[in-house]
Parts: sequence; structure tokens; C-alpha cells
Amino acid sequence: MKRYLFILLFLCLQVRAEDGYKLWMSYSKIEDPKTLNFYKPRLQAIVWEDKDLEVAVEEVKLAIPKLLGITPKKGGKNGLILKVNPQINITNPEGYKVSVSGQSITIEAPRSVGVLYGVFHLLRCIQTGQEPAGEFSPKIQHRMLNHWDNNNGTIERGYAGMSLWKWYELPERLDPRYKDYARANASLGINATVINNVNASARFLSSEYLVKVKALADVFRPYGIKVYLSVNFASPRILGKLPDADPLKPEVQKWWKEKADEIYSLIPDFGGFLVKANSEGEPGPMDYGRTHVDGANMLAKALKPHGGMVFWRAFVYAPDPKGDRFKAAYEEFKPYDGQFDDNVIIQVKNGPIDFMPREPISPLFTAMEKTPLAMEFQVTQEYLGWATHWVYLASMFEECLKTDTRVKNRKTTLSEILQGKTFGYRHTAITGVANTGSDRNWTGHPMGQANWYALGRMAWDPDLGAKEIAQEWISQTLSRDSKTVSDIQSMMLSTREIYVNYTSPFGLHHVMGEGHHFGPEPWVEKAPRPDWTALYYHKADEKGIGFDRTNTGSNALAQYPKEFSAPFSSLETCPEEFLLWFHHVPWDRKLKNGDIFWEAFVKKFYQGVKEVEGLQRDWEKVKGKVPQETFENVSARLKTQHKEAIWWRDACVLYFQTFSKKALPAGLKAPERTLEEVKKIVDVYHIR
Ligand code: GCV
Repeated sequence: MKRYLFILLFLCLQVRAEDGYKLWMSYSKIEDPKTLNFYKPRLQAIVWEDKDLEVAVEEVKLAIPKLLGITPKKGGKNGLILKVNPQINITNPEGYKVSVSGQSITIEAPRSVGVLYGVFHLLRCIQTGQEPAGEFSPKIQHRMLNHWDNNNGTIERGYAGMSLWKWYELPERLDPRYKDYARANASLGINATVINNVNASARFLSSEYLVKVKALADVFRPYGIKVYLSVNFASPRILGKLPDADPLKPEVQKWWKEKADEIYSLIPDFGGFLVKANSEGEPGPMDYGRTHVDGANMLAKALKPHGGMVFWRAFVYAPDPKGDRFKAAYEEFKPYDGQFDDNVIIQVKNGPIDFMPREPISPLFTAMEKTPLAMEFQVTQEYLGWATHWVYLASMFEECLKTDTRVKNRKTTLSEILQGKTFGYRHTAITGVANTGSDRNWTGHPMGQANWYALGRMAWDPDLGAKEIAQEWISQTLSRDSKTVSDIQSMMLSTREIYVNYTSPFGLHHVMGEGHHFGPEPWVEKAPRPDWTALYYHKADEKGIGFDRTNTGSNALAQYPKEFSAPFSSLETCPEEFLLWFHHVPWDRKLKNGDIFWEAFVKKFYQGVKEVEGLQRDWEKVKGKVPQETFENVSARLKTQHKEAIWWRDACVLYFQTFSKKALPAGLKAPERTLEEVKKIVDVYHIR
């Protein structure tokens, strides 16, 4: 009987171990003899003195017994030596050095958080079969998550449950998850979190909420994570009962100054504010005839005495049915270059529209020589299939970061610009809109964890590749068998392009469901704003499809350096994956492979569906080689993805066929349903 109970308990533990909660920190046992031979003798003991190193030591104590089957004892001469050394010569104060000598591994850093990062580096090396040595410094100063979490527990564009923050329990009860959240971020080097939605409730600045925010900040601090708040620009009016929130009025400035003082009295290392102003209905300085500079600098002055930062978003666009939203951020912000206070960063989305599956880089990145810009990526898959489609976003992040902007008429990657190398930024930042939620596995789709992981790793080093990050992540989560790792890695690396193929080939953009942004709705012609329709973007007619952004159209291309825009300006030389971003392409236009555009376009949707079927087959092959629960979870989601890929294909092919009036390419089977039938599917998903 006892034996059976034991077996039952063991099975239960196994199941828990596979539920994804532990992310990339489940630390399954190392089998590789070479790795064991190298690490086991060197991790028999941990040596440290500094009290601030307790959290780093805790991570070692947690991981090493699981990974290596040994329990390091405290103290001695050999073993893992952890040291805070303010004198150490290092590129970045958050960096660390690792050295191996005899039977010891030493991790040394000027700050305790550097040692913690070093410990996570060591654990990564153990799991990826590498030996640690060298200096490691972050290339970006602010490595940040943006949570779009509301105070009622919902998450705007969140697909993995409710908010992680339980406002009704705080500050008294600290959910153990807060600490695990901090550990996961620290393991990647993320050092900042904006805990609430940019569509911000003023309530977050109330004294009632600030004590709750302080409770979270206290949990995150030992892990090197600073808390920021998104602020509602009208807070002085809403909370402070002032007649308005005009940034040039002394009483408004005083309100913000006193609010900043109150925050810092509770949270001495508070990071600062993130602001969405005069965008999509949010209040801002322009409500009072003032400018972004007036607004941002007023907040910057309130935070400055405390060392706080303002992240001011460039996601601003006025509704103009005849205009081009693509140009809005540049037109709004370029004239203000050089006018922002020195603790302001302008936060820019990776592309000019809004986190589409493939966008060209935002032209602002090439144009602001005197203002530091932060990159805003979206990790939550608002436009990339929510939590049912498997899309490894690192491929997209990498494509963007490696883009050669041709700034200064030489090879200048966007990564270099963000690192401050090109324009000598005084601050550098990479942020990602988080995909986390209360789901047990944090991200809904088990493979979505890799996107959080990749964002963190690329914020630390924007020159890392999607491929190596995938390999690291798989080895720490799914398998260390080299064949399985490389099979899953290939699948991951294919997913983004597959998604593009069945939703937005050749640069088709903004054809998703209106409002909820899920599924296809290329026929949307009415929305609360003209630039929220699909027709505004694809401009399909009997001649062709796509937005002419050359000098015969909106001329948005002129916002880039000439050397960058030149190839995009002509239909002959425009990279095919960006065609519809910049050209109204005739249906009959011959492409490089000899197909006319219509045929090539339709074939991509069909190809995408086939590729999802390929993914399903390939995933079946890893059955028994990855944790069973994850296997089943991904298999099931792939079924949904397949169904929805067909939905996208049928919707786009049937709808655009009403313009091209052309037959499907030979050999392709026509959709089994009519356009009217496909349109009804969308109705099911509509919130209205
Ligand atoms: C938080 C898009 C999203 C909005 C989001 C906005 C933004 O428009 O659909 O939900 O609002 O971007 O980034 O501010």
C-alpha cells in the first residue's frame, strides 16, 4: 500500500514538474558526462561573504542539487566563489566576470546584481554544456517589460489569463509568484518593469495604490528590478482635483513634483514614468495646446531630483482618412529632436504602424540624432495569433535589430543605434509588452515562454541571434538531446514566416479582425477611426493591391535615409516581402519566380497552411522526447492553429479575388466555403 502511495505521489510530482510553471528554471538533471566532470568538482562548495549575495546563493542552492545531484556546502577555499568587488574594471556596472582556476569558478561583479546575473549565466552554461569564462556586460541599460495590466485584474491584449498582480490582496499578501516573476526576469537580465497599462488609470498614483506598488517593488528589488508606472497625464485633474492638467501651469507642476516626492519616499529606487499621451483618446499636453516636449519635460523635472526617468511613447497618430498613419510618429517627434530633458527617452514601436507580423523599421530610429530612443517590441501576440498560434518572435526581433539602416551612409544596424553607438545616446533601452498572465504556465502557449525569454536575452545583447537563443531555451525547458534540440529549434525558427505566409504575405498588413485584432477581416471598411479599417491599408482594387508610399503616393519612404529607402522605392528592387508596404502592386505584375503577383500571393496562403501541417507532423516526432503535458498542449494548439490558418487563407483568397477577378493558380483547390460563410465566422469572435 505504502509503495503505491509513493508511486502516486511520485506521479503527481512528475505532472507538476511538467506544467510549465518553472519556465526555463526547472533544472532537470544533467546527463552529459563531460559537463558533469567539469562542474561537479567545482561546485562542491559555495564561498561568499557579502549579505547582499543571499539571493544569488539561494539560486545556486536551488539549482545545483537538481542539475548535478550534489549539495554544495558553505565555505572553503575551492568551489563557486561569489564576490562583490566595486573596484573591478568592467564595461558596465551591471556586468560580471567569470573565471575558472583549478577547482574553482569565481563570479565577480561591482554590484550584487551582477553576481546574480553571473550565477544565472553559470546555470545556463551548465544546461547548454558550455564552460563559463570571460566578461559579460549588458549592451543596453534599461531592459524592460511593459505590462498592459489594469487595476481590475484584466490585461489589455493579454492572452494568458488575468493579471499577475493581485491588487485586492496587496500590500498585505505577497503572492509567491511575484518572487518567481522576479527570478525569471533576473535570469535574463531584465532590470525594469512597468506594471500597469499605458492606457493608465489615474488610480495607480493614489496613495491607496502606491503602498501596493511599494510592496511589489520590495519583492523585485533584490533581483535588480526597478518598478515603473504608466501614468495618466490627466492625474492632477482626476486625482488632485485641479481644474486641468496643463503642463505649463505651476499648480500642475507642483502636483507632479509632490507626487514624485511621495512615490520616492515609499520606493527610493523607483524607475520613473511611462506615458501614452494624446494617443488613441488618452489625455496629454495637446489637450491644452501644449506639446510633447512640454509634457515630457514637466514630468522629467518632477522625477529628476530622484534620478527617475520618463519613457514618453511616440505611438501617436491623428485619424486622417486621406493621410498615412505610417508617417505620424516621425512627423510628430522629429521636429522636437534635441528639445527633451536629459532624463527623457522616447519609446518607439519597432515598426511605423503597430506590431504587424512583418513591418519595416520605424523611420524615427534613423532620424533622432539628439534624443535617445527606446525600442518597444510586443511580446504578447496581439496581431500574431494570440496564444493559439506558435510564433517564435525572436526571428522578428532579430530581423528588426539587424536591419541595416544606412544611417550616416554606412552599415549601421538598428541594434547599434539602440546601443547608443551611432548617435551617442545618454540612455539606452529595449522594452517588450509582456505576454505573461495568471495561467499556470505564465504565457498560455507553452512556446510563448520562449518569446519572453528571447526579449530578455536580446535586451541584454541585441546582437544575439534567434537561433542560439532558441537552442538555449530548449535545452533549459524541453530537452537536452541534441537531435531533439535541433529539431525543435528548426520548427521554432520556421514559425514566424509560416504565420506571415498564411496571414500577411508580401507585406500585406492590418487586415485582422477589427477591435479584437484576431483572425482575418480584410473587408473592414468602417471602424471608429478610418485608420482602424483594413481598406485604408490594403487599398485593393481591380488594378492591384498595396499602399503606395513612394513619391507617387504618400512618400513615407522619404522619412528614411535615401540610402535605405532607395531599393524600397522601386517595384523592381523592393524586397518582395515588403512589396505591399510600399507599392500598389498590379495583380498582373511578374515576380522574380515568374508568377504574376496574384498567383504568388494566393500560393503563399496555401503554402502557409501546408507549413502548419508540416509543423504538426514534425511536432508529432518529438512525442516522448519532451514533457508529455507540453507535448499535448502544443499538439492541441497546433490543431487550432491549422483550423485558423485555413480560415485566414479562405478569407483573404476569396475576398481579394473579388478585386483581382482571377482564377486560383492551377493545382490549388478552391476554398470549400463562400466568402459570405467565412465572414460569418468572424462574427462569432466579435465582442460587439
Ligand atoms: C495599450 C494598439 C493596441 C492597443 C494598445 C495600443 C498602444 O493600438 O491595440 O490595445 O493600447 O496599441 O500601444 O498604446
